[in-house]
Amino acid sequence: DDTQKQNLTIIGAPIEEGAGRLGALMGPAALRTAGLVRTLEELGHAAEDRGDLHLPEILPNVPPVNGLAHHIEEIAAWSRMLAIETYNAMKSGSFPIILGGDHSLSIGSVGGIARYCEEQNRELFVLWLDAHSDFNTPATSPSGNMHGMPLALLCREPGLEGVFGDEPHGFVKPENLHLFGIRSIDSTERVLLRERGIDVVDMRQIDEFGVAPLLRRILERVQKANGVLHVSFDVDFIDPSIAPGVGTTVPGGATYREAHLVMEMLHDSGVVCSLDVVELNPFLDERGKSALLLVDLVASLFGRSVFGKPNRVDQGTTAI
Ligand code: B3U
Ligand code: MN
Ligand code: MN
Repeated sequence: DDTQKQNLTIIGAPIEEGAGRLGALMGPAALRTAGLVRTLEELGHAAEDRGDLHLPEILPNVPPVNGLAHHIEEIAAWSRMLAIETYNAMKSGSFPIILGGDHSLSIGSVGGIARYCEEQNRELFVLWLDAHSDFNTPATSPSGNMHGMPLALLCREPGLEGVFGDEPHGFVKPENLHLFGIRSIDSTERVLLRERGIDVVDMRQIDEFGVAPLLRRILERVQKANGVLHVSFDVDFIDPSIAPGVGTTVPGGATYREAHLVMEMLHDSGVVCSLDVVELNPFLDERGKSALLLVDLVASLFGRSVFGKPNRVDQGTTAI
């Protein structure tokens, strides 16, 4: 078959300080227990599990911010470590998979990936699969929880400049950011998203048009630009009835079939360069069902399919 075999670098980021409730630090362990690494190997990929990163004992000093940003020193330490890890993985030709951990980890993971892409002159696009838009700044955030802020920082909104310190990192161009599955936006956040012209595919559009044409438009943009796509997968993208293991459930999320179709189309596009799997909270899960679903979804992204591609019958799925 035509599945591209890839070198994968799996990095556990047991970070929960960015979320409003505890438990996301168990996410990487639950994903491993659910068989993530074995599943990727069974699909023919070479997966190197680097284990979990750990916070250093001495946290960086971060200048005070205008507004609320809880645990910014911890998030700063994680961001700096993760930016190095994802940059190095990309540089060695590997595909980084970051296991969270709450969504503040994407500050670091995407920061390192964006640095690599800038050096290589590759256009980076980001697909943010999430119930939330995560575009708050410390000044707009109603909660001060930093898992609601990664995109504002990555898109150069003011207020979190101290997070990286001297650590080299890149940014995301607001016009290359695509939010998908959104159904919860704070009012100040909405104003900012509109002002910056961010592409937001909300659940209303998904209901009306279906995921396929909406995602195809994004993937064609990446392909035309000869770009690469980072996928940041927040568990709350999926409907809480099938993925309850997350701290900030929002009803009306992606169905089982929609979520798999997204992952299958991402695989077929051939443009995905890196992946975050975030916000799994095993403490809130039911008998591991969210973790197991996530492993199945990641498998679809890495080439698992029921019976080959439906648009390739002419190429002989029945040939002997
Ligand atoms: N927008 C809210 C809620 C939120 C954002 N991301 C998550 N929750 N997971 C906030 O606190 O910024
Ligand atoms: Mn999120
Ligand atoms: Mn979310």
